[in-house]
Amino acid sequence: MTSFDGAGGLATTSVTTSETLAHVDPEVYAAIQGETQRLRETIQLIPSENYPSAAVLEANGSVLTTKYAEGYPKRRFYQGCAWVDAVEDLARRRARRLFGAEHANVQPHSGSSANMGVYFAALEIGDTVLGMDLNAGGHLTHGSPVNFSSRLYRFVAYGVDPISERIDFGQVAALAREHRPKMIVVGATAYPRVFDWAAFREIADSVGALLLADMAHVSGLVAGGAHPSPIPYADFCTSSTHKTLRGPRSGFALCRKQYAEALDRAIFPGLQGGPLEHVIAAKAVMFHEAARPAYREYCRAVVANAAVLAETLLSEGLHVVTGGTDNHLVLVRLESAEPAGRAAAAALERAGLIVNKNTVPGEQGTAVNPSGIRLGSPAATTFGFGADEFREIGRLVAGVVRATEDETLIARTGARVKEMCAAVEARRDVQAGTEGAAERVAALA
Ligand code: DSN
Repeated sequence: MTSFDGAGGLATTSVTTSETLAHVDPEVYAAIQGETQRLRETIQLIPSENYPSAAVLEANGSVLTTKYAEGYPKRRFYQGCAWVDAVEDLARRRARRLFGAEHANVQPHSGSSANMGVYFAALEIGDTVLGMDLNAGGHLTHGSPVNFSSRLYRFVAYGVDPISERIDFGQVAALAREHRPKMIVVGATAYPRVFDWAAFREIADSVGALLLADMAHVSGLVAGGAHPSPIPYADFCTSSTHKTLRGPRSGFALCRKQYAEALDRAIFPGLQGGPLEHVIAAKAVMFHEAARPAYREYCRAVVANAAVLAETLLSEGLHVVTGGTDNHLVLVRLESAEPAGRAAAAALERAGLIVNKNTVPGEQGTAVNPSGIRLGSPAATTFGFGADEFREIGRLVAGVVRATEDETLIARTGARVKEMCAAVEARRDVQAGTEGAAERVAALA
């Protein structure tokens, strides 16, 4: 059993003083305690979530939130920025080194604002952009009709082949020839296969388009050597930081040197005001952790565990989109007369298995009532689950999905989920040498 130190963030403090949260605001404290308990007793299978380490949480909750620091290190509009300059420089340097990028901007508050920053840096309002259709696995900011991206730019959507359910490069090339986009956006929230960055670069070059790799879902795998890097191919790369990267809830953007000034200006003052230096500190810690050998091991386990999950779901007779996974996520199309994603996700939650309902390629339902569910391995791998547990998780998921109204089965599954969580925590405690841990493991066996 390998522990991936992220779950250390679930530790709770027993010290209470007149200034601690428990005393000052018992209601917020109770909600945080409740959420901590939920995270310990249920299995987190939403592929875009993860457990940050105790060190990331500590930086995120630090006094650096005090400081106004509009501008960039050594070019601030406020005095007193020596320490936040040091932190932001560390974060930028570590991001560049981790990904081998020429320039990093660590101020975006999220993946969405990183994307907006890149659009502001590289496009004029009304420019044409190719992006992946949300139903095929894309992201809201890649041109969804309900998002700012499609209101400011003329987005044209590419999708996946209806049979293979993989990106249809013939279609991407044909759309590029027809629409001559200024930019092609590559990246997704629900695509379980490797992105062929080189193929996209070739298409972009054939029409003189810029290439943006929104690697939010796979950036951790890229950093950990478990997914090809877009850096050699893309003009810009963006990401959120709380997914496979296991950082705080935030974002960042990378680019080639020639776009550095435009990108920085687009983020500040173009888009945001004062940077969140406490979050930037947490991102610095995240980049540091992601550069360690243990993180590469974690990424290998994430991919291996997702593969086990996909294989198990397939062997249980479910339709796994594209027939499997190369990365951290598994998309399941629930074959039924009516869209069944919402009922399946709700039943799984009652069983302690936390997934999200999701649209699937060729979706006949809607985003709020779609035909699929999306699962992933990053958080549960951080928690300490290995291949054997993922096989069991797959069987439990399939059982609930087949019988979403069988409350007896759901309650039995929920009890087993709690046992599995307790066993993993106990094993982690043994590794950490916590007092009484071995006895707890023996009692759970
Ligand atoms: N909402 C995110 C996800 O769950 O994938 C994408 O930003």
